[in-house]
Amino acid sequence: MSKRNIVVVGTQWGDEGKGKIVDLLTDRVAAVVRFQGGHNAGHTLVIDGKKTVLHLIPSGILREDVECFIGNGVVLAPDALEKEVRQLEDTGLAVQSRLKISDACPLILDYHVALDQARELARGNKAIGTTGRGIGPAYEDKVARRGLRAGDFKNMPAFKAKLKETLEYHNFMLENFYKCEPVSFEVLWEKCERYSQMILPMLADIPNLISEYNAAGKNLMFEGAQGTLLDIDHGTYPYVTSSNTTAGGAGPGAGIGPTELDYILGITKAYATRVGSGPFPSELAYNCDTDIGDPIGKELGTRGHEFGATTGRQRRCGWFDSVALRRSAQINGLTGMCLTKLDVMDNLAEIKICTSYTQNGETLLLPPSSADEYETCVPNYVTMPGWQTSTVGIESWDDLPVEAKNYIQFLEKEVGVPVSILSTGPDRAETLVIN
Ligand code: 2SA
Ligand code: MG
Repeated sequence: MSKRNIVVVGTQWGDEGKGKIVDLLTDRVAAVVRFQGGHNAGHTLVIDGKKTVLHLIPSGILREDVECFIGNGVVLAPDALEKEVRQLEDTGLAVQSRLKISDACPLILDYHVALDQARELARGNKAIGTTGRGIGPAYEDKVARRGLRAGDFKNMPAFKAKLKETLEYHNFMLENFYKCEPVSFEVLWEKCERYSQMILPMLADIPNLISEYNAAGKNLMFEGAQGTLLDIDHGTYPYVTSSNTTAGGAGPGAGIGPTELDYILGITKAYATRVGSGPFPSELAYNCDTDIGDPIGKELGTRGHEFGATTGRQRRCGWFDSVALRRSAQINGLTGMCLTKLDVMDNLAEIKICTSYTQNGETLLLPPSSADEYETCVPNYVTMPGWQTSTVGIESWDDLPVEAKNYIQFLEKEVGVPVSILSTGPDRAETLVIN
């Protein structure tokens, strides 16, 4: 039997509910592969009412017969890995024996975190709103060809020399430009010696494993993190993350050729959210600290539990944005969409969908390429009646209220991609496969 590789990506600004769907679909795959991002991700899984939040480890880990690969496109924070492995193993799961890490993964070390936080402070009101996890600076080091990688743990004397050199370079910036405390070499080196013990046994040639699994007819799943509009190239630059969050990123980020990717599933929230700064034309701004702002923004955020799974920050909420989704469908080459969190809209009397932007008197059906250009975009909406009845746990298409069916079909038409899965609640069981 020939293999079938599936790529799962977020089509909006992240937090579309990828973790749940990856976990759900893993009964069809031999391994789940992460290919970008790092522990900035927060993938929430609910199984039999029990919630688990994963940051770095692929969402296949909760299925004992599935293996998990961390591809070279992921920036690996050893301290976060250590913590996550421990937490999962404390629940009785075998983790280290099922987790394989590419030796080409760039490491996130203490100075990346210090730099990320110092830069955000220095940006003032232009801050990106990063997760402060050191993601951007670690990717910078990778591209600058000065980064330390997981495979460097194989030769600790060389690692030590390289660490010293890199740290000197970054400490110079931290002390002289950002006026912050430098990172101590001794403390970091001691930690690295410990990290090497943990990581070395998990290192593997991921491209070769992928190729061997596929040759044996085994399916693989490539799990995206964050979302399409946060893509370093195609997102709302500079308010983006530092990796390619789109489906094509699976190629270089895991080590697989594009012709081997068979199905691109775009996880899409029935409304829109964004955490961090940056353009969001269909936002219904509401601040939960002051309780001031749009009541529908409040309703979506409250019912949808829209708080960052990594930082706890309030997520901004708004109406579904077809303009953004059209771009997403194009650049991911979406085969199908999985629509999530429809039930969060169950109480709304009316629902709006942003179908175009107006910019300088022109109608835009596709978004501009930078945050600056967004500033003059005004959203245009179509209004549809809500269904005002519970859709939680609905198991068949026919049981959906007619207004909900109309809403879904309208979105499909706007985006030009079919909805193949509908998630009707956070639990594994609350899912409806449409086709
Ligand atoms: P970074 O830290 O450099 O990647 O931040 C750059 C931008 O990317 C956004 N970003 C995210 N957006 C949504 N979800 C993410 N994961 C967590 C979650 C976020 C959290 O699941 O909720 O807990 O705050 C994620 N990771 C990065 C980030 O907000 C910046 O806009
Ligand atoms: Mg998330």
